[in-house]
Amino acid sequence: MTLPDCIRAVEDPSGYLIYHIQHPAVTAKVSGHGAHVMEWTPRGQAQPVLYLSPQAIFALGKAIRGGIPICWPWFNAHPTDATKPMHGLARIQPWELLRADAQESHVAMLFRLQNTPETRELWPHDFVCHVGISLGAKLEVSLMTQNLGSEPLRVTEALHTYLSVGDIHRVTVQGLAEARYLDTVGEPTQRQQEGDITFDREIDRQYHSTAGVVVNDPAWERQIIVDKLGSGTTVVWNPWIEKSKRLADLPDEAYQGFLCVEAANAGEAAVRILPGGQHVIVTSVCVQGGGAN
Ligand code: TA6
Repeated sequence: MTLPDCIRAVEDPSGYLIYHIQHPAVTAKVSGHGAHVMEWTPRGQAQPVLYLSPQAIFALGKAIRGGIPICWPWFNAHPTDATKPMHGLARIQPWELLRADAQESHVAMLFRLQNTPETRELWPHDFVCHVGISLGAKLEVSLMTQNLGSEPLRVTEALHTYLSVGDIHRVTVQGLAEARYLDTVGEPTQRQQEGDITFDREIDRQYHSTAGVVVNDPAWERQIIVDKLGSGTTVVWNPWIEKSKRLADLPDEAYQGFLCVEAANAGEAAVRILPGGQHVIVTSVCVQGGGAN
């Protein structure tokens, strides 16, 4: 397949392709492994908008720490078999690049994953998934699932977006006030959000919400607006100090420089896809302020 001049395919030593994008509107990296947006920096931003761990491990079958991992067809641990990979199979499979186009304002890429004997080992169903990615002043990622089998599919999923911030201690997240959420730090507990979300401990919450949010990052003088479609859950996560130390592919101090805001369908928002049916979940990210100094 011919790539536009602004996209260069580089084979990573681990054996999968990473697409480097240098376009007037955007600089970005996308991995064929997991159809994974790794980096995205729109023109004029002094700092990358997505966080990518400097200790990320690039290996077949291993999730890349940062960017936007595609968590599918289950979110978190497999519901009945703890030996299966966290967050499903999509982010650790090789996806096929079907199209890559460069327009004046953005670059668009389309990836496909269809069931294989390997995926059926992990999840015994017939499906085809497409990930559509649009990279420009705005980033948009769409995950489309089609049920090719004869039984309904139950799917939980997340576009697990890591956002880069100047200082987590000063970050606030607006848009989820009064929303109910499942607090999964310690004993899972249903709670209700009061006001903006602030960060002074490990945060791992599944908000029951279809709304977008605004991440205020005063240290870098910017706001990151995260919107979504086809998603009934917004997951907000920061590992804080102890969990950062436990994650080998994350520097100990990294918790200070990122948070995750994930368009998801988890728990009671699980998606049921009838035979021949399909489902789409979309997340979009754009930035205000934060201009190059
Ligand atoms: O999205 C929040 C979460 O489920 C956290 O519990 C944490 O496990 C995070 O995902 C990262 O998961 P990973 O498997 O990528 O280390």
